Amino acid sequence: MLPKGKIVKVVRIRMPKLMRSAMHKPPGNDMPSQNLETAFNVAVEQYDALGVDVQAALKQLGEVQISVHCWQGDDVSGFEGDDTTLGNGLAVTGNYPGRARNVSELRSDLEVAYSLIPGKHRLNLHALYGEFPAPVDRDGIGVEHFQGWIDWAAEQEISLDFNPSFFSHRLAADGFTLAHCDHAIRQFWIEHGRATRDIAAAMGRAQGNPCINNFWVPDGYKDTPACRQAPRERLAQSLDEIFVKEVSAGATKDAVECKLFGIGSESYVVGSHEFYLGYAISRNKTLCLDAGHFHPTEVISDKISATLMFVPELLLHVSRGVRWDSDHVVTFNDELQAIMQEVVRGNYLNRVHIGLDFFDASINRVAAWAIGTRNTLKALLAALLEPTAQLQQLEKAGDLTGRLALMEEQKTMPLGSVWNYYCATSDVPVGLEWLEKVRQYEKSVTSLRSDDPAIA
Ligand code: RNT
Ligand code: ZN
Repeated sequence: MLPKGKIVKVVRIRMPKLMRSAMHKPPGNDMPSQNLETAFNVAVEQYDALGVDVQAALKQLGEVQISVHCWQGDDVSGFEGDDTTLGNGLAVTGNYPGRARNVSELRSDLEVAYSLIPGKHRLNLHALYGEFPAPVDRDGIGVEHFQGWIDWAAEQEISLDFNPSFFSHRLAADGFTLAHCDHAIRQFWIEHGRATRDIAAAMGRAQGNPCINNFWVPDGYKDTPACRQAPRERLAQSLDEIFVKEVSAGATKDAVECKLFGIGSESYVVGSHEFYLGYAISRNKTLCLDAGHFHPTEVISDKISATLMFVPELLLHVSRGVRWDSDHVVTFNDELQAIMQEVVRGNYLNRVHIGLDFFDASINRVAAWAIGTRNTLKALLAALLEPTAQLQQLEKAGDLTGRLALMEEQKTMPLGSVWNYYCATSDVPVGLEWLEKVRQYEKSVTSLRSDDPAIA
């Protein structure tokens, strides 16, 4: 408390020289590398005092490959060449110019995005994204339509993941695919699912590690169903028919993704959480948890340790729902941090595949990839820099006060200094420098694209 009536002298704090000069520079962290290193060394000391080995954390971070989703680049349009609009509950809003209109534009955009993200990461392709010189329906796709991607991935030294596409198609227009009551329609989609497994296995063999093939099936009803049971029986039956063929787990792994509701399936989704949890456990499948696919106050961070007791592996669709499953770009929010903390605290990095699933067409799409992926990695780094052993020890000893105090203290640890150093040593832009690169690319490439795919 200041003594009453006393004149308080206003002390002007002089800003250190480094900060003053940094303020006159354009946005972006262009601190001389020596300062970056000094900041890093100070951070290392601070983490060291907590018993955290920063170098070990960075090494672990460098080994994690995020599965970057191709569909942020073109608003989930794909390259089938027809004019089927996005459907089955998927919605992309915004009309930011520069959407990738063909395979080569998407690859070029991805290459720019990858150059802004530290580490080596995977590419998650949907079946819609093949190269189809002649029209081919979904039940007829083959590895030949993805050979270009396989070759490109090898050149880029990245691995691929895959997804059957059970949406945006005339045979999905009434909201049902694998659970359809019409046998012929069901059969069509079963053939599609089977084809994607062969393609995924070929990708896995080519890259020497399993290609995760994720099944998300939108089937459901807008209004209250009279029978919830039969479609679920049909979905399980169709999936069983797709999965009947043995594939080498070294080449591909099947994942299944649940959903609570979608636009047009508000009242009932056949593939609910309980359905797929049961399915994955009973069929030994990878379970996919999408951060936007549960009740708004329900979080997937809490489901990681619970489900991993009973399923072999998880695929995460890291996403950000705003009021609904809106697939906003992933920000560095509490749930993102909690997800990564759970993955690290449980020692699950070898059983959890981290994939992204957001699509925003209201901002620059390459920037969306950079923001979402960098945030995901930053949150993972934060989790790796946590003094987990100490926290768990306090908890075990019943010192919940100490646990909360130490957790809160983490929030102002110098994560940014470690992250900047990691970016610099990974040869990717430090701080906001990446935005300048996106702006340059936008000026010279994406802004010149027309909205009309015919004028490529
Ligand atoms: C839809 C699911 C699904 C899709 C992608 C395109 O709600 O999240 O994963 O977003 O497969
Ligand atoms: Zn998803």
